[in-house]
Amino acid sequence: MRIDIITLLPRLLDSPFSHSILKRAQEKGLVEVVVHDLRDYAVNRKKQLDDYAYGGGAGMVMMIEPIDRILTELKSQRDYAEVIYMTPDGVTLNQQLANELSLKGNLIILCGHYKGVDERVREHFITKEISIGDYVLSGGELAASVLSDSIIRLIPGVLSDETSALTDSFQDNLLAPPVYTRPADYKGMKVPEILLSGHEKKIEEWRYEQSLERTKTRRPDLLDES
Ligand code: 6GU
Repeated sequence: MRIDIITLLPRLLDSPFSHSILKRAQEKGLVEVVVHDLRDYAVNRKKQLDDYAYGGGAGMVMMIEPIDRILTELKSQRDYAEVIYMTPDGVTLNQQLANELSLKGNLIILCGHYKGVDERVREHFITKEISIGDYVLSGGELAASVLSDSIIRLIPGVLSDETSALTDSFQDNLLAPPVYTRPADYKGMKVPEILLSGHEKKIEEWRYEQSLERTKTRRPDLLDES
């Protein structure tokens, strides 16, 4: 899979893809993340990317032409399964959407800024609009890195233990059970006996019960969904 991210602030996306799992996924050749500076596709000598809104009102609007130019270039080079626009009024990202996108081909992600993009971009070029929650961020970049992370870790081979993505919170609409590591007794705070027992089946059952209990108390809405 290849993910092309289009942004006015490419530097903002340096760090999220340069560490840990996302870094290794790229090194292993399982995903290629390419960040594009929209400035390189600006149309006039002023390198203008945004302009005043028709009809007035506060805030600048991202222009259609630079976006058309980069999308046309990318699509002439390879096929893309989706052209995603990050926007607070998109559909809210959840685990199911991440799962679906991880199974697709190449993705383009456009990060919004200012008052947003010219509506004609959304009407004619964008195939999916995604938000990461009901709050407002300064731009789509952090949201794009959240979305990309949620997708990339699901690509087979990215996580060393392939089952570990399947036991994450939200897969099966259940929160993950509590986990412990050494020491078994820290200043009187003890690890549950069952986990030290070596009874694989009982441990499995305990973890399931804990997941269910946790979901009931913290996120009962998830149980209604499944
Ligand atoms: Cl995708 N963009 C912005 N600017 N704010 C957000 C968001 C996206 N998702 C939640 N808040």
